[in-house]
Amino acid sequence: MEPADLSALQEQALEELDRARTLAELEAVRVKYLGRKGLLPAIMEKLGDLPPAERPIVGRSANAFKENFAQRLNVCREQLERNRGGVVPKRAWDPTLPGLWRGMGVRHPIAQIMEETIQIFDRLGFTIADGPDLETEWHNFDALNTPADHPSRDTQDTFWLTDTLLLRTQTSPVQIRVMESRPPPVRIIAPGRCYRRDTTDATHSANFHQIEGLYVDRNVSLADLKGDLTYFARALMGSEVKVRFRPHFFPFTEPSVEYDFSCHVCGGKGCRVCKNSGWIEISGAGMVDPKVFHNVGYDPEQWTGYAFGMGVERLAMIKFGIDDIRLLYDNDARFLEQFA
Ligand code: 2U9
Repeated sequence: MEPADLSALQEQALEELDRARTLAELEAVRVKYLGRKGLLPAIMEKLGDLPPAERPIVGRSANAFKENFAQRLNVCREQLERNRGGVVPKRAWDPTLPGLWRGMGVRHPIAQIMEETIQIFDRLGFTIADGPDLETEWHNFDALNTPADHPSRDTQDTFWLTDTLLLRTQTSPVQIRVMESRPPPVRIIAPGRCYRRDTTDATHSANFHQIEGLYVDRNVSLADLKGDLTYFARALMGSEVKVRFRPHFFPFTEPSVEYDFSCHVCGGKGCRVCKNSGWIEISGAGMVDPKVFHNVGYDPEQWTGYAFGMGVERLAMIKFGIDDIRLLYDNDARFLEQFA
């Protein structure tokens, strides 16, 4: 008998003990291995036939076998006795054992800002609209009055898939699709992924998220735009925040504005975060250009509307004080769990 054979026999013996479902079955296994005519005493008897050098090695293994067998026998007997002879499923699931803690996930900061923004505009009567990431040149550029030679159309700025298909550079094509498919009034926000051929750095990512809004009705004015974006600013950043609008230019809105929030770090006094200006640039907006209405078949004499667009990553970075956009995409749990 080699030590390896002995260890295989031990495995088999222990398994037979585990399989025993009654005290009688358990006793039969004991007799088979440890009884007077059992397998282990037979091995012990033959120890003397082995070469002297092997005797102590096999002897030690046989003793270990005996000890392990006796220990497992006791455990199995106790279990069967506790069960008063009933059938005990071996290695049964124990509901009293503590579970494995796998950690609680948190909503990603981008998702948090998206949800909060959607909720705020829901209170103003906006519903959610969505559309495809893969867009036509018409919906992404032409219908939005973007000139044929506008730099944003360049292959250096846009991911073109064919001559006319591209990955949307903004969520504005969603609003075009909505206006093409139904008559005014319209009050929607379009949250979603956008794509631009930007080189990644602390403030740019080729894949980012936007929330755009569009409100079209009779007599919608710049005052509505200013009021609603001010409501949004206070709901997102707190009632103390101030909002300012500066003239700007976009091909799809006229007049156009850029808007800033007062710096939430210094309250407008000037600090490192706002570069001593007291203001943080947020985003752009404006009154929908009559040419855009014409492109989707709305009569610009009857209908007016405002539109705005904002970068979700930018809002998350401002609200949570994140100084590098790449942190939002690294999926480092140590970073993400701070937003619980
Ligand atoms: C339609 C008509 C007009 C959407 C607008 C902006 C101004 C704007 C930027 C926000 C941060 C782009 O991601 S960003 O860099 N967007 O400043 N977006 S007005 O105007 C529209 C949209 C749809 C039919």
